[in-house]
Amino acid sequence: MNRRTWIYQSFRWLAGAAVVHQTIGLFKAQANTSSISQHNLPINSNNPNTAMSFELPALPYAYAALEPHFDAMTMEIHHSKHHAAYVNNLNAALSGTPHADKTLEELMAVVSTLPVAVRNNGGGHYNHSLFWKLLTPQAGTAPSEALMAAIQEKFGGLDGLKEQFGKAAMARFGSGWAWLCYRDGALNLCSTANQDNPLMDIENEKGCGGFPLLGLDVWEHSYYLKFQNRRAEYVTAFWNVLNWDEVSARFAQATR
Ligand code: MN3
Repeated sequence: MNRRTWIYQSFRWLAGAAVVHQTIGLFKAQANTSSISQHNLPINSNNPNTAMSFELPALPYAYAALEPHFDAMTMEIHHSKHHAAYVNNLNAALSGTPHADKTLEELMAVVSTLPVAVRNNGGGHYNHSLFWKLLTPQAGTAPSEALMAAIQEKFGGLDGLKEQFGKAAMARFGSGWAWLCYRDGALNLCSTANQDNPLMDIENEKGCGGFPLLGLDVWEHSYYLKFQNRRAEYVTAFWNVLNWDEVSARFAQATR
């Protein structure tokens, strides 16, 4: 089996496994233990040609868990096809290079010196791994006291944050992400094109840097099946499934 075939087969297996898990009820809610900063062990560490360093993390909820806000089919395709493709393409781009054992964060920090496939797919893997953890079927999560104080100071409250974050998400022309970051001791809103993110050296120079607290995927693939051209409705729906506990934990991590 050549490498191209192998990658394709691996992709088919990953996508199939996710569907099987869900179908037979094993896709239960669980803490997502695969850290986005963790460089997982290769599946076959004896053969570097088939080493698969990064893996598609399991969703910490079922595909349908975010209904009616985010629909099941979008979640399934987004995770099992789009995200899986970023992971597979990233592994292919890194295979046999001196960067193969770097963490995602290490790759992002020097991404301007790396091939564009690493930028696009490494960004895609980091962004989506974060995005799934920022979503929850659990209603009523809220910012921690410390995060709320920072939101109050910067945006005059939660409504102000939502309004300005929404503007950043709407103003991103074409595909990209909207971000809330912690930078230079304060909250900062920005957006990036394609799969770029605030951890990338190139973005930091452009003013969208710092530690990402929350990010929203505004690629059409993340909302088109349910919302078609109505991105604003998707942004509004996002607040209903945002996991403020996760955002608060990231804020605590950034400020400790
Ligand atoms: Mn996406």
